Amino acid sequence: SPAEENECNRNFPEWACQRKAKLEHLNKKLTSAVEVLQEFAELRDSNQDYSRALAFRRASSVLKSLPFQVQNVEQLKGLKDIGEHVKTVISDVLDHGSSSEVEEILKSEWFKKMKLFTSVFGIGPSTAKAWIERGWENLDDAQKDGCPSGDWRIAWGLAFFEDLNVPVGRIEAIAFSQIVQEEAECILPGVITTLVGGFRRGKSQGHDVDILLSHPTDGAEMGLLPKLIAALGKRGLVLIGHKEKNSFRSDILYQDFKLSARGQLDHFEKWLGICKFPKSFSTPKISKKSKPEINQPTPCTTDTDLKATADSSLDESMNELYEPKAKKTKGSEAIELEPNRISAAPRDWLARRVDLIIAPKSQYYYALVGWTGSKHFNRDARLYAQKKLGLKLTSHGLFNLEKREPLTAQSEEEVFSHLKLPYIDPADRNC
Ligand code: DCP
Ligand code: MG
Repeated sequence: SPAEENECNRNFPEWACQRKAKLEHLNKKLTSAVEVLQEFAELRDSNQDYSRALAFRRASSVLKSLPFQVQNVEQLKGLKDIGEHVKTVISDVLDHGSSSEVEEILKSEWFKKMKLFTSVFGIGPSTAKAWIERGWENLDDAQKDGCPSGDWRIAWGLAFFEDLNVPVGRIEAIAFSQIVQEEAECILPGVITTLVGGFRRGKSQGHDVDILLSHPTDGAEMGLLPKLIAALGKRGLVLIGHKEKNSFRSDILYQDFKLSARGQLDHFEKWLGICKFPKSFSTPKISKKSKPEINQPTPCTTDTDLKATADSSLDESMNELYEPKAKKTKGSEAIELEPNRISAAPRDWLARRVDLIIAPKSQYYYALVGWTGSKHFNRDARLYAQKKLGLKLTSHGLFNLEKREPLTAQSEEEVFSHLKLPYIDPADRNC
């Protein structure tokens, strides 16, 4: 009833990190319209667009948590994050089934090209804009230039564009993370492996597979990553990737600015790359009990095997398809294989984006919250921590800026309680 809606709006929590937001909600038609405006502003990427994008993101987040389906804008009375612009868009959608402003954006050639270019691994709005300025219309134009920037992500992102743009299914993600768990357990018994990102929030598809690794003993996780990559390579699962060293320093809290320049979200040791997922991952055999067989235990790679390959994240089988081409990368001794297709032989795997993140146990629960997301949940929780509590929240911890001491947590619940927030289940963090 209108009275109940009014009451609900009056008590509506101010911060997204205080609200539950499930994947399935009642106002999808409205949020998808607002999200086009948000995306458009994000792609334009000027200072002014940044605050517009933020306003659209906050409005869409409110709509996701509303316990009723909006049928007219009057029902939005009292909700502070729904501004006049958003109300106009919502009325349009409610009255005419679509918003003319949204339709214009969707039709625009600039938006289509920006969406296409930024869907390539390694391409952000500024490179996409530069490509448009060069007059490039499609990915063939970019291919012809052979990755002008020399960035491995773009080169491989272009070469495997089609694979990487097929969403990763939940079953594939689970199958892969079980193999990661098996191999990591052989290298470091007791290892903790968690499938994070959208899949942890209950999504059935994602653009990549994010896996967080830790160990109950702080420090025991050191040295795991190179061995793990070698073991996965030995199993024929690795196509290309790069390791990032741990760069966390507890004495420097304001080092974030160094991160964004390199497209990094935190200082954890990690591997960002592309893996080869056998097609059998997504088409599990159905057994008599009709259970998907996604976990076929296999003997894991031995220690001696690992030593031989510990520094190589490439596996030999790719030579059948890709021509090795010596190429020195900036300031690195690494010889890279360029993704030059020399054979169109059919293959039995799909290229998939994978992030493997290593966190020491003392930072693990903050890393878990940060890598579970959603992106908006993180942004909002960080702003809330700063504005309401005067604390700095990152994926490494929650810090008191004066005492410079982290507030340690032994569980996700404890992270929320330090933040003076009600605990919110991962499935309810889709804000
Ligand atoms: N993350 C973040 N800020 C970003 C990017 C990521 O806080 N700019 C955090 C929250 C994300 C998590 O890292 O949930 C994983 O990043 P992804 O980009 O993989 O995001 P999702 O897993 O949520 O989405 P998708 O399903 O498309 O992979
Ligand atoms: Mg993800």
